Amino acid sequence: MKILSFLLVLLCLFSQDFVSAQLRIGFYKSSCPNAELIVKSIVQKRFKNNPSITGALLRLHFHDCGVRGCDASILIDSDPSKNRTSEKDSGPNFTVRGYEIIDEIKEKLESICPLVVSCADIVSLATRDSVAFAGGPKYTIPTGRRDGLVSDPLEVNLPGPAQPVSEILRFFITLGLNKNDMVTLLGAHTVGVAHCFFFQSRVSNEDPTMDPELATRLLKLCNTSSPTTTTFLDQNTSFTVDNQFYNQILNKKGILAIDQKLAFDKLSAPIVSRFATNGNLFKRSFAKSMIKMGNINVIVGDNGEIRKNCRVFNNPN
Ligand code: HEM
Ligand SMILES: *[C@@H]1O[C@H](CO)[C@@H](O)[C@H](O)[C@H]1NC(C)=O
Ligand SMILES: *[C@@H]1O[C@H](CO)[C@@H](O)[C@H](O)[C@H]1NC(C)=O
Ligand SMILES: *[C@@H]1O[C@H](CO)[C@@H](O)[C@H](O)[C@H]1NC(C)=O
Ligand SMILES: CC(=O)N[C@H]1CO[C@H](CO)[C@@H](O)[C@@H]1O
Repeated sequence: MKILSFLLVLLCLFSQDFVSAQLRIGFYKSSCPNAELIVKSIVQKRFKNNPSITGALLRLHFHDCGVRGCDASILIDSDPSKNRTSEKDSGPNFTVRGYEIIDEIKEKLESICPLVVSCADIVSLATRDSVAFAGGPKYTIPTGRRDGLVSDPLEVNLPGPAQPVSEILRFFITLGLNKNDMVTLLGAHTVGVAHCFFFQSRVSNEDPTMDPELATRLLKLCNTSSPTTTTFLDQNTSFTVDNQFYNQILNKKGILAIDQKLAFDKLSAPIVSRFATNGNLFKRSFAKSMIKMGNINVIVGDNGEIRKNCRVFNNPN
């Protein structure tokens, strides 16, 4: 009996090890020792030139992981010659940006370690680095993701910004994330921008959940025919990964409907209040939830492939 339970414990340890061994810290340590440094230096150069890349990469990473897992499926270009569209050309991906940063990193890595570093890991690492450059938490992430072989626009099922908190939570739960992860990861809206298109319909001078000065400003801002007009998601510290987003929404200065709802829905309000008053708690939670997000349905081992060009499958057919 004792031996049996000992064996069972061993078995559990092994299988746990097996699960966590899928991705590991420093996966490229011997196959491409400078991989993480190269990602970081290109992100640093880009960030110096334009700090809005943190917002771009965070959203890109989420839109990758939220559909079929973190497999770089969002990076595949549509192929009009074969009448084939891909994920990035589905509605919710409208305005996702940052693809050319991934291309630059991939090109550099291909020149020193061909076919070694996956596009999925590049997205994950570049996002992590851009968060740190924007004043967010610094954290290590496991690597070893492989690139997927499917990019189907019909699989894009990301929720829209007008949905209730309960629906958004349901979506996060399907990804293996919980309520704390949801409130934390929506804190990524501490950087980046939103186009009028995504929030205009909620702006009016009569909305008791929107600060009247903000409403007036947004009404004016969006009263234009330009489809590219944007405003910062965090109206206070727009380029910094910090907890100010939570203070903004408590002050009725959320831009997207979902951001504003987060502050007052009973499901999320207690967590919002904690993050608003404790910046370090938010940063710790952000690092933890980003690592969790980066592990969603990853492809490992001999499955998938290491793409040569992040925008095309190695053997498109
Ligand atoms: C599932 C709930 C979510 C909804 C409904 C949502 C919705 C949106 C919308 C509508 C925009 C504006 C896009 C635009 O106008 O170009 C946006 C931007 C953004 N989202 Fe989310 N989002 C969600 C979750 C997340 C998560 C989990 C992250 C990252 C961890 C994230 C990161 C961002 C960032 C950084 C931006 C700014 C993008 C930029 O500057 O180009 N979002 N989001
Ligand atoms: C291209 O694909 C779409 C949808 O998959 C289809 O409706 C359309 O007829 C196709 N066009 C051609 C030229 O094959
Ligand atoms: C929007 O623009 C139109 C035409 O320029 C103007 O007549 C109208 O007063 C503006 N509305 C707001 C809310 O600024
Ligand atoms: C803006 O952020 C700063 C720095 O975190 C903070 O001290 C200040 O109170 C915030 N201002 C508003 C109006 O929220
Ligand atoms: C960057 C990118 O390819 N965005 C596409 C997302 O989907 C919309 C709607 O189909 C396209 O118009 C965009 O070009």
